[in-house]
Amino acid sequence: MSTKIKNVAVVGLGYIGLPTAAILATNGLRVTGVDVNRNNIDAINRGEVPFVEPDLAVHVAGAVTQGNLRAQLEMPEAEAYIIAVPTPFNEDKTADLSYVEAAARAIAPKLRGGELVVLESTSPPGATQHLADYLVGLRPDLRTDDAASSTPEGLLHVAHCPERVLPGRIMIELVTNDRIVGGITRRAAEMAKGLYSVFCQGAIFLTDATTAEMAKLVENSYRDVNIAFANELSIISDKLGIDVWELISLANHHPRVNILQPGPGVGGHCIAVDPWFVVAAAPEEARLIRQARITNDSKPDWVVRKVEEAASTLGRRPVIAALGLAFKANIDDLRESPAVSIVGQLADALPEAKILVAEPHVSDLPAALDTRQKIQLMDVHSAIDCADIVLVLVDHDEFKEISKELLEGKAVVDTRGIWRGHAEVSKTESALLVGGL
Ligand code: SAJ
Repeated sequence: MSTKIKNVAVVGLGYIGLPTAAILATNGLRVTGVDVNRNNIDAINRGEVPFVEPDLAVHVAGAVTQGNLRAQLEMPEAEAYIIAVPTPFNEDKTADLSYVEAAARAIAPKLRGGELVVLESTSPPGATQHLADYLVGLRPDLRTDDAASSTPEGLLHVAHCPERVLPGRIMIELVTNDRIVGGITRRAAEMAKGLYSVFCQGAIFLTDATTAEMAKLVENSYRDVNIAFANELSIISDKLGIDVWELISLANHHPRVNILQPGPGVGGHCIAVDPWFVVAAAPEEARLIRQARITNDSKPDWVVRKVEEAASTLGRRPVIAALGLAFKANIDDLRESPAVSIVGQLADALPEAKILVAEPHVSDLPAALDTRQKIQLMDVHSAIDCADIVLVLVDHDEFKEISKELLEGKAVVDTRGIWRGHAEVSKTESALLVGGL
């Protein structure tokens, strides 16, 4: 189904909003991006991208040159509004919808009736209905439910279309992933489907708003629960003295088993957050989902204890090479990264230790770590060379290529299992092999 919508405002030009704005614009729609950050707006209007994401820069530069994408602080009038603002959690793990409400307050005065408003931000069940009610509260002359009357005047179409793209593959997955659209009304869902089919080549499934909200949360909870299972296995395997990666690889030969990989914990701004929205919606019932969050959140503490154990056998001031700070492999994103938290915790737990951090994707230590004299950023070979203990926190490709000779005589705490092939290293007596190397 093709859309008649030609004019779109995308509210929030972050990791999701900017790629969505750019792809709509390169597909011929006139897109206004709205953001509160003046520097980012200026950068985008010069055709530049304020963060790293493969292929995004080409799309933004192309869209700006074509004249189809413009960024600004003020909310414009548009036929459709896509809200892609953060939905973090509060202290009590409930969702903070204040950015969504702020977007609604900016949109409300611009509405004439007949517009489509799509919430893309990951949201707790009920958030889209809340947005619809909130807009109508601000504009009592409009309504969002077409059941009462068949006249189109004053009708506002509100839908949820959760983003599902993987950082690092956003421009590909925007086009190829299937999408779920949940409408406050069927008509709203169909309008949103028309808009997204401008660039989405996957299937677009229509449902109600709450099911769409839950579908997104459940996808990330599913991954969180499965990573928690792998993380629990790594702790059990360590206790039993077996190699967790061999264990998982063997179990995965079963046709109906597909265990994920253990690691130092779960990072990023999605999987470590979204399951809490399900827990908040059904606190008594969501027991497994809650426990998975607790299991994954406590994995960094366990890693810190393993390094402390290794340090206690040295009998001197330990030098620790910490490999990686990003929340996962081959990206520069440090948000909610367990690696950052582990390095910070180690600095507190081992006050006499020197920590040499190797993170090829950043040029400076993050603010949480850079005030501490004993933590230094350096290249991976020098860090390992100087270290007594080598702690692998991220499975960046660069680290996988490191020669095993460099590790000889050092204790290795490998939370990602990147050097499993180094059979000789795993036989080094001094090596402490966490989860099996
Ligand atoms: N991780 C493991 N073991 C694994 C897989 C991942 O420890 O086997 C860790 C990673 O190291 C990282 C964390 O989990 O710290 C999350 O990484 P990820 O690659 O699983 O996911 P994200 O956060 O980059 O993106 C997820 C994706 N969701 C799913 O795969 C179900 C993505 O499709 C969503 O769009 C995104 O969340 C989002 O924005 O919600």
